[in-house]
This record gives sequence, structure tokens and C-alpha cells, in this order.
Amino acid sequence: MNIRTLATTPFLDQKPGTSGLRKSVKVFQQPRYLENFVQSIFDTLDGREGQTLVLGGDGRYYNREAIQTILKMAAANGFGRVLVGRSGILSTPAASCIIRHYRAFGGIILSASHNPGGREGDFGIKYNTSNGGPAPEKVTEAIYARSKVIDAYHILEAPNVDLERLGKLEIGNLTVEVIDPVESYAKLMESLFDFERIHQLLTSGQFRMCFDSMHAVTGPYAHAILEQRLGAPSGTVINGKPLEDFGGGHPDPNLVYAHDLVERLYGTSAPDFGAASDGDGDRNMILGRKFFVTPSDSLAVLTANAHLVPGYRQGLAGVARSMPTSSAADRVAAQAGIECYETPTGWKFFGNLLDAGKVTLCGEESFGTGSNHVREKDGLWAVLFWLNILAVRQESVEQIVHSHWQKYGRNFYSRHDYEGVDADRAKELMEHLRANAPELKGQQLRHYQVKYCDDFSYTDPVDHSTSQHQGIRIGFTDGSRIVFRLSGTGTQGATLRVYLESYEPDPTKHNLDTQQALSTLIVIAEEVAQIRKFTEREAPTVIT
Ligand code: G16
Repeated sequence: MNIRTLATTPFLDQKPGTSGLRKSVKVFQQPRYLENFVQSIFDTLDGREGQTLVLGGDGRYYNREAIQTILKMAAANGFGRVLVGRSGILSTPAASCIIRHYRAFGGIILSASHNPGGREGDFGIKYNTSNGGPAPEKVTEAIYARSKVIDAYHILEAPNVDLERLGKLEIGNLTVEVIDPVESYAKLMESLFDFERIHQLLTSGQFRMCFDSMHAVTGPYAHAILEQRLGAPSGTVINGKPLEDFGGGHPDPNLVYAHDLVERLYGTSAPDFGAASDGDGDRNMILGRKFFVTPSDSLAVLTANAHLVPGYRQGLAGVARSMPTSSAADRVAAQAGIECYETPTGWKFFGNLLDAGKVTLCGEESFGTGSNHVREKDGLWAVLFWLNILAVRQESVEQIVHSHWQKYGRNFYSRHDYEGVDADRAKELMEHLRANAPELKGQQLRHYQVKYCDDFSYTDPVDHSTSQHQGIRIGFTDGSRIVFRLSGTGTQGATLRVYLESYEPDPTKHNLDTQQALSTLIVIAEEVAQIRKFTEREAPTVIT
């Protein structure tokens, strides 16, 4: 066995963002770049000797190469076993499920999520802990600190592993087990949802659905679960073959990028239900016929209807949403008499609440919904949850959402993204807002009165750790809000996100166009933050 210890020098840009380290493929392809980061992860993991690690990714360009390197480094760093998905594939929620199922020490997930892939695209890597969830900040900070001083990495000299063949093999003292990426995950889904009822719905001839895998990781999962197991006709899953460059597309399930799906759901003879998932399978978009469900509303509807789903029939402990997510779920939680937690953006902040049994469902405006079944958001899980509700209620998606609004009121909601803006100017915009925030309290802006204005800071109710500077919030006396923050997942320049929310209890006004309903708040956002001046953009790049 030939373990080599090779000298290296640090890269100073290996700070994990909202969800792991994301950079362009070209950055990752620099000699020692991947090795440094992986060694930094391993160096922070006390007690890793002989332990089990889970490894897989979303299949994007550089996935296979990175997996071979990581396997050899795991062997040289004393791990006992690595469970790796066949072809190097594991969706993010499936990786979380497998870490938990096999009680692994942790896992490495290779993905840049919804960012484009291919040679010119992005790559990413993140570490998940033994609860199956993204490493909390104290772990990512330790990894970053290590990456700044690292001087050597360890790697086994060995031939590449055949990732296509299921089964076990040894490299050095490490057992590599190539596993089916779908099996454990599909079983978990079957334990949560009423598959019999969903099967009846999908084979009734009265209901049609379309699932867009966007040539990303959920293809194999959706084919196996929706078509083979639940009986949806073949062709239900579109763009189901995972490709290294996602077919040249942008695997982000929203109205702009999931255009194949949107065309079908808004076209003639549209199916009843449409859904899409992203690069690594943790995001979801839900559509009815000519009808879009905002992720914030989706969380609220799932919360209100959880009693219809076998896995959640016993009741919800609580619900959590990220701060910029609309407060639609809060209203459901209040009526149900359960707690609703508001966390910073980033799925890692839900981990402690889930582990402590304080919440059952979580969701984010960024097309992420999930529950305590794993410790990641889960795209296909959300689709099955919706299918279960549709199968029981026998109403359309639109009817279900409209009756939800009737009962709880409607939170009009939209996010305006300004992508690829100059990073320094974006920071100046935030600093300018931060400096002016205290003065806004009590002011009348158009017909809205400012109730509070702050820079969101969060104290975790379980471990009492605090996270500051999580976004500037302007809250108005009628419950409306504007939130400004910089994205932590982009790889070029900065992305300014402006989140707009307005509450409307009056059902006669629920059919208004969203941008129209938010038009005054959009004007106020511009006035307060001087977005055009700082970003040098006339309009947002993407509106969701
Ligand atoms: C990640 C995080 C999410 C977050 C999203 C957007 O999702 O896991 O919690 O909401 O990024 O973050 P930002 O607004 O900082 O870009 P994913 O699907 O990209 O892993």
C-alpha cells in the first residue's frame, strides 16, 4: 500500500458559502485545489479512523474525477468504508438518507446545486455530518480555518475504482461499496406516503402529470418511483437522463429556467400537475394547470394538509422557515397551535431544530421543502407530498391553493434577483442600508408604515450559537416586508436578492397579479436601497 504525503500551499478562497464550497470547474481543476479542501475537511474530523463515509454527487462535469481522488484520499486518511453511489450519483436528499440509514460518520456531496454545469460551469463540494445534514457553521468555519494553513495532503496510489459495478472492493485498507443510489431512498418515500392512493390517481386515466428532471440527478429517482413504482405512464418524466452539462441548461426549477415544463403546463391540453427538481435533487417547483405555487405557499399548504399523509398523520411538532420566506406558514402554525421558527437562509440552520424534535416540516422561498425524514431539503419528497394530497382531496392544485388563501389570507410574494453585479458595489449597497436602517423605524413610506428595520440575527434555540448579518429586514405595520441580502451560492460577482411580501386577507383581491400587488413595495425597495445606482441595472435578472 503506497500512501503518499504531498506538500501543498493554501488557497485563500476556500470559504464555504450558504451550502458548501462552490466555484467554477476551472477553479476546482487547478492542481491541489480539490485535494486541499478535502484534506481540510478530513483534518477537522476527529475520530474518523475506521469510520464510514458516504460519497456521491449530482453527476455534473468533474464529478467522476473528483470521486476517484476523494476515494484515494479517504483510504489514505484512515476511513474504513466509503459508500459511493453507482456512477458516482447520489442526489443530495438520497445522500442524507443513506448517511442516516447506514449510521455513517458523515458524507461528501459533490454538487453546485442549481448552478449550470459542464466544463464552463460550476462545481461544488460540501460535507454533511452524521445526522445527514449540512455541516453547521462551527464545522464549516473549522474547515475554512484549516484550508488557510494546510501544508500537506495524503493520497493512496491506486488504480481508479469501477463505479459502474455494484458491490464491494478494497483499495488499501478501505472498503469501497458501490451502492444503488435509489433503493434506500425509494423505500423511505414508500414508508411516508400513501403509495396505493397515489398509484390509483396516476393510473386512473383522469389525472396527468409531468416531472422535469432538467437532465440532472433526479432522472433515475423519478423514473424508478413515479413511473416504475407508482405506475405513471412512461414519458411522465421528461429530461430524465442525467448529463454532465445538464443538456446546456440551467438546472434551477423556476418559471424562467424550467421552460420545457412551463410550456406544457401553460399550453393547450396541459397536464393537471407539473413539477421540476434541480441539479442535485433537493429543490422543487410545483405547478398546477396554468398555475404556479410559490415555494412559500407550498410549505404552508403542506403544513395545513399534513394530516392527510400517513407519515405525518400523528401531527407536526412545529414548522420552520428561513427568514426571507413568506410568513404564510406562520399563519397555519398559529391556527394549528404549533411553533413556527424563523431561521437564517441555509438548510443547515434547520438541523438542530429537526434533531431536537422541535419541528417536523421546513421550507425556504428558494424552492426548498423538507421534513425530519432526512436532513436536507428534498425535491421528489415534496412532489410525492403534493401527489398524496391531490389523491386524497381530489381537487386541482389551483382549487387547493385558493381555498387555502380563503382560510388563511394570501401572502403575495416575489423575489427579485440582480445577478453578477460588482461585488464591492453590492457590499456598499448593503452597508448603506445597514447605516440607514435605524432611522426608518416609524417612518411612513408611501402608504406603508415601518414597524421595524434591522439586520437579522439568529440565536439557535438548541445550541444558542448566534449568526449575525443575515439580511436587512424592513417590516411594515400591516405585516408586509422587504428583505435585502446577498446570495451565498453565486460564483460570479455578487447576487443581490430583494424579497417582497404583502399580506392580503380579502379574498376578492386574491386574483391580483403578484407583481401588481407588490408594485408599491417594489418602488419603496428602490427608493430605500437605490438598487439601480448601486447595481447599475435597470431591472432584476430573474424574478421568481
Ligand atoms: C442553498 C441552501 C439554501 C438556500 C439557497 C439559496 O440551496 O441550501 O438553504 O436557501 O442555497 O441561498 P442564497 O440565497 O444564499 O443563494 P442549494 O439548493 O443551492 O443547495
